[in-house]
Amino acid sequence: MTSPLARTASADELAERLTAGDRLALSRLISAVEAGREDARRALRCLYPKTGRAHVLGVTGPPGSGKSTLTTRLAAEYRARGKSVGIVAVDPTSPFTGGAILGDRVRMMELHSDSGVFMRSMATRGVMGGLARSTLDVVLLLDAFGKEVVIVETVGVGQDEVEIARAADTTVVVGVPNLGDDIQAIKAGILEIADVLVVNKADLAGADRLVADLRGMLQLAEERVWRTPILRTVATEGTGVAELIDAVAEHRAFLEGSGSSRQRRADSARRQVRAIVEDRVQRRLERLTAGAEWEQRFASIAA
Ligand SMILES: Nc1nc2c(ncn2[C@@H]2O[C@H](COP(=O)(O)OP(=O)(O)OP(=O)(O)O)[C@@H](O)[C@H]2O)c(=O)[nH]1
Ligand SMILES: [Mg+2]
Repeated sequence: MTSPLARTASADELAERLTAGDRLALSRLISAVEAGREDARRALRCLYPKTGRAHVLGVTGPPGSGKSTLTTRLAAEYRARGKSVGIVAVDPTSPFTGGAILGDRVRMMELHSDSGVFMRSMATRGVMGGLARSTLDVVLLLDAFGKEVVIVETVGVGQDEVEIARAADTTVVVGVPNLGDDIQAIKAGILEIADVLVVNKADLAGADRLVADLRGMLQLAEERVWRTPILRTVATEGTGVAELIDAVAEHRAFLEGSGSSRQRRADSARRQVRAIVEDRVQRRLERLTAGAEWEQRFASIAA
C-alpha cells in the first residue's frame, strides 16, 4: 500500500485525502499526531475549520467497569441508527475485545469490519506533547473525517483522563456495584464532570444501592440546570443501551438549546490553548536554564 508517492505525501495532501474519506490518510495523520510530528500540526491547522460537527462522547469510569463492552454496544446501536462512529480508547488496561464473552467478541469483529466505524487505541507511553492533547487531536481528526459520533474511552483516574473527559460534549461516567469502595472510585474527581451516570453490571447485586447512593450524592452536589440522569445497563447483554443513547441525545439537545454547547467548547479551547502555551514555555525554560553557567548558579545557590 505504501507507494513512494504516498510515503512522501505532504501534510496538506494528507489532510485533503482525509476529508475525502481516505482511511489510510486518517491513520497516517493519527500516527503523526501521536509522534508529535510538526506536519501533524500543519494538517490539524488545515482541518480545524472542518471540525465541530461530531458529537464527542466521553466514556469514563474505574478499571473493569465495562467501558469497552459498553462502548462496543453504543457503537453498534449508533450504527443501527445510521450514524458513523469513531472510537478512541485511551490506555485500555484490558484489551479492547468488548469483554470476555464470545458473543461480545463477535460483535467487536463486526465493528472492526464495518467501514462506518473507525477504531483506534492510543499509545500512552512516549506520546509527545502530552496524552490529553494528542488524544484530543485524534478526536479532531475523526471529527474532520466526518464521524458523526466520536466515543472516547478513558479510565477515570489521573489528570490527563479527566482532562479528556472534560473536553467531551457529553461525559458518561460508568460505575459498577460492589467495587468495595464503589462510590469512592467514582467520586475521585469524575462525578462532577458526569452528564450522564451509568450503573453498569446492573445484573449484579448492589446495583440498587449504588443508584441510591449516587442519587444522594447528586442531591448534595451543586445545583445545575442539567439534571444528570442515572441509568442502569447490562453492557454484556445490551440492556439499557438504547436508553443511554436517548439520554445522550437529550443532553446534546440541552447543550444546543441552552447555548452551553458554545460555552463548553470555548472553555475547552481555553484549556487546550493554555496547555499548548504552558508546554512551550516550559520547554523554553528548560532550554534556557540548561548549560554550565546555570549549573554554576544552582551550585552557588545550594552552597
Ligand atoms: N456481569 C456483567 N459483566 C460485565 C458487564 N459489562 C461488562 N462486564 C464484564 O466486565 C469485564 C470488564 O469489561 P470491560 O468492558 O473490558 O471493562 P473496561 O471498563 O473497559 O475495563 P478497562 O478498560 O480495563 O478499564 C469483562 O469481563 C466484561 O465481560 C455487565 O453489564 N454485567
Ligand atoms: Mg476498556
